[in-house]
Amino acid sequence: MGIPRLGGFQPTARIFKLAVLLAALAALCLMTWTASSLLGADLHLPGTAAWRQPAGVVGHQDAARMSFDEPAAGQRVNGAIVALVRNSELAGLRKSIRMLEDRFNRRFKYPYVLLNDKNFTQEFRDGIASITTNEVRYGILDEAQWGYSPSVSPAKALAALEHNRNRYLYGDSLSYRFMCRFQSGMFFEHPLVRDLDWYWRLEPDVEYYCDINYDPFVFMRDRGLKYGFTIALREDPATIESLWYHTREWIKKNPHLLPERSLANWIMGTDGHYNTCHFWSNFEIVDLSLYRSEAYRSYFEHLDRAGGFFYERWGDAPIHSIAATLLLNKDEVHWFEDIGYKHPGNMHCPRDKNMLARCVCDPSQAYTYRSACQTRFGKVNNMLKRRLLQLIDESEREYASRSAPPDDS
Ligand SMILES: Nc1nc2c(ncn2[C@@H]2O[C@H](COP(=O)(O)OP(=O)(O)OP(=O)(O)O)[C@@H](O)[C@H]2O)c(=O)[nH]1
Ligand SMILES: [Mg+2]
Repeated sequence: MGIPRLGGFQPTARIFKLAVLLAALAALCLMTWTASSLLGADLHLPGTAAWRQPAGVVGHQDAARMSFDEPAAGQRVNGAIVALVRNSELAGLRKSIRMLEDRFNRRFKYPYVLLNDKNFTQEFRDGIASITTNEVRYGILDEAQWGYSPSVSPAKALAALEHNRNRYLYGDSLSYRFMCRFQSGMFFEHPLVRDLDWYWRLEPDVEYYCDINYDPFVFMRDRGLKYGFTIALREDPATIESLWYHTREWIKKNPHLLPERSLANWIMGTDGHYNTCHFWSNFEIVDLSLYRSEAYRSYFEHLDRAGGFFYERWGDAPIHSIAATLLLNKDEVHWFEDIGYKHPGNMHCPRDKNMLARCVCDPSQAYTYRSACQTRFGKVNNMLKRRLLQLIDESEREYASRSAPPDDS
């Protein structure tokens, strides 16, 4: 007789397998839901809104449940927040530290290293002590760190200050030149900095707008990132008239110090010239092995000998940036889009909805989404060393006729 037929329905082996599979899936979902309810956890499955995280943010789900007073557990790097500052800038630095503490460091507890060309006053130390309970280390610069490049003639430098007085901001400021030289080639060797692996630069009067609920140092280290920035912009060409000339000289002499692939595309077009794009170095988070590398030291020494810190007004921002892009590849440089930040003059505020959720700023006011250099950063890819050297070569004759080296007489 066999199995009686049910209304002509014929269960095949395929339908039977499908039914078993569906039943197993349903059971799995039920078990997962029950477990998550029991543990009180929110399940954020890939593809759901809750799972999506702002680029660059790690541990978001955990961090979302943390209080911003709760100390951050886990690993840290050997790093510090470093500021060069004057006694007269106490109020501005208190403001910067207050904001960085509230947004990040009250939990993560990195030490501050404060450097000055003069002794810090007791008033300054008291003012800082009352704004943070984190460790603060105070250092002073010596004459080699705060002074003229050995090759520079002070008389000629003073004449250059006079000449540049009304040409651009700080055109006639000698201390600004000392500052730029120190920040370009010396700060990472200061006794309070030389044992650090990482630094985060801070300046007076900057503002932080977004809760940073992860450790950007650890984030960078874990991804092999070496240079982090928030704002990219153009430099005033009048301040760096011969910087690219001397950079090209260094490249031509030291091809062996260049990597096979680099982000050089970001700072130069196919014409072989510097487009003045740079990372705004008043904020930077850097793996200091970059600045301590043979290549960077050699580049700085070459520039220091050329005298442009004094005869012109070379800033540490274009120098750090040119070096970072010549020596690193794109995977080693990171835009911290999620860190809303302002230094007087320009502001960044993330427009991504998930990032903005933790910020108190207005993205329509952000300079960054209008910045040609920032847009270019999003578009460029690595350049091969062979191509870089070829472009430098090809533009040689034209370049020499456009940009004469400074008069060394
Ligand atoms: N100790 C000390 N620090 C200085 C001196 N000049 C500048 N700095 C610090 O160096 C950093 C950069 O100087 P700033 O004056 O901020 O230069 P800038 O950012 O290019 O320009 P503004 O912020 O627009 O003035 C800041 O942290 C300053 O506090 C100085 O003569 N002595
Ligand atoms: Mg500043």
